Amino acid sequence: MQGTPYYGPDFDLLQSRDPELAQVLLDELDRLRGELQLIASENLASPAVLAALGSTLTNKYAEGYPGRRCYGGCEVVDRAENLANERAKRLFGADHVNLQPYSGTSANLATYAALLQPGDTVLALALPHGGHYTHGSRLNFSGRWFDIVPYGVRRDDELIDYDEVRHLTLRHRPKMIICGATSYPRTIDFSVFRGIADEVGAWLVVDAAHLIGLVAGGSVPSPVPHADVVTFSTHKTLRGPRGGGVLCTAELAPRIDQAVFPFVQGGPLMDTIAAKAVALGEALDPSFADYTESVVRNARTLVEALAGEGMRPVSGGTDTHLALVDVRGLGVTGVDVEQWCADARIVVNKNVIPYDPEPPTVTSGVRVGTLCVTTQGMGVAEMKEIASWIADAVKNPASAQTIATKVANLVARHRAYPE
Ligand code: DSN
Repeated sequence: MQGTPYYGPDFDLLQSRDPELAQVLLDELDRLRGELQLIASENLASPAVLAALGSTLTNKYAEGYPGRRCYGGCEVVDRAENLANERAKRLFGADHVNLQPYSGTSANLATYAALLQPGDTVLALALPHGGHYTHGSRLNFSGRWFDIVPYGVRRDDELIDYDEVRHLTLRHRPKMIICGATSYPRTIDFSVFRGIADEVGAWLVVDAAHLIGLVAGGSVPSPVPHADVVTFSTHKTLRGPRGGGVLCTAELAPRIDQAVFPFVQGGPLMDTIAAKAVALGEALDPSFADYTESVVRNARTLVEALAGEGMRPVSGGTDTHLALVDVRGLGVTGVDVEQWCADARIVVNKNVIPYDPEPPTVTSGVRVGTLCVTTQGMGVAEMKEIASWIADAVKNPASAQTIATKVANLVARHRAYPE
């Protein structure tokens, strides 16, 4: 399948200087083009974003912020960061933004550092109910350094139990409440969280790592008017480079900036910040709203079709780019489905479901997302086909090769990086 590599004019140079590494890039491009990517946290950044990443801005040390750096020679990279910041503030209507975090996890670490002292109490969505490891895993700084009180989803409808959130808040009086998730398919009522936080004077932090691009496109409600701080990653729904960011009120701006640098991080990745500026520019284009609308429509279609094949949608469906399905009705586990789909060249991830009887290494669920396939131009007809192939792969693993051929035909018609 390899042909014109995607990496621009300098790729020839890389191939002649380091053919071994160049082959890795070519093979990854082939992998992307040869499979169906349904990982809910992955997308295909545009050629313009990749061009900014592969630029000389990677060379510049720029610790500090535009106009107040620790090094000389920053006047050009300052323009990239200012552009990115202005675009983010315009897109999200936020008072302040910091685009230096290396990832969503770094953005969360900086936010804890800005608002809390070790030992403070934090209310956060339980990991097995869709939360993130930075929301209280014992293996992460959050669970080791803070007193985490987890809230969950109801057993019957698998939706966030706002009564429980309020009850736990009044009982434990957390200093910070965090909402946002990695595998919660529904919208979150940020105004309810705001009201609960206000009852005890807690900070409200929204981890919008998964939702931020849908917010940009207007496909889900924005947390910005309700939260003190919104953290996010830039490579999922926002379709930018791998990285993170923080939006906050004007009041918190100095605390957030000092927490990102120098408390948590060193020199910012200026090439990545330039690429974030490009992605934010793309998200400001009206066509981005059409994209996110298609992403959500595709996710709804995919999960409805999977339900028709016996895979139960957790919470009954989705409002976002991702869905979580309970596969126990087919007598299989999440790890089985992940492997059988991989054999058919469909990439999904096993995922715990709320109240899962299986351990995280096995799971009763699978998470699917429609970011990449929508970027590739697929629509509802393709989602129905994909759901039937997933079902075939699970119900008859011996059919993997036949399904892989159908997948190859589909991805050839909707090629990743057709340029
Ligand atoms: N890796 C992200 C996800 O898959 O949701 C979370 O960090």
